[in-house]
Amino acid sequence: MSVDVGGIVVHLEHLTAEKQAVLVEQVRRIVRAAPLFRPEMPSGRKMSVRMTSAGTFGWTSDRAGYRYERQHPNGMDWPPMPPIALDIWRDVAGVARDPQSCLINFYDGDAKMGLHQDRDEADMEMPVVSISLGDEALFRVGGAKRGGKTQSIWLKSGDVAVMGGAARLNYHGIDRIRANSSTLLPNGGRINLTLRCVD
Ligand code: MD6
Ligand code: FE
Repeated sequence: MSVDVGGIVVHLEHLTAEKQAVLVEQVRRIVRAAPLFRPEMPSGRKMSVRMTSAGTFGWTSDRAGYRYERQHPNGMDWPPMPPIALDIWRDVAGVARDPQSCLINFYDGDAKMGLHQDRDEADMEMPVVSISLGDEALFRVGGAKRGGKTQSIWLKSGDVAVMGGAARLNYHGIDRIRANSSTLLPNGGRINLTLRCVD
């Protein structure tokens, strides 16, 4: 079943419990090779979310701004895209291209992500596909201008959201995590994977 939240299509329970567990293993392998880091925002504040990436490009941020890079801050190329994430993109994205970047966000119980637009990519015809694993997260979606009305949904483990078409530049963010709402990750927390075409 899918629901529309402010133009973002959320495929509820898209992933079986088994698929979720396999995807977590694929993410763990990536994180072992390309450790999570806490980027600095252009303001100089550190994000509360820890992140890493897989694929040709990874998203990163520091005082110089938000951007994609071909290497992890430690200088290595990003590991290959997790195969299950690629399958999910091909299922739901509805475009001929494959994604070039898989951003991996890790939220502990206190992490959140402020309202933002995804606008560091070259082709806004390409959607963003977002996969949720672990603890539930309150996802807020507004319009393409800051300050308008917003709608919220609790994203659960196994849900897949597609932000494309007229919603591609909608503001969105994570208000909070519901700690211990899932048993997928033994130490709790939430993993979010976002897949994108970059250039
Ligand atoms: C998150 N997601 O779910 C943060 N961006 O943790 C995003 O920032 C996001 O879910 C673009 C499209 C879908 C998303
Ligand atoms: Fe985003």
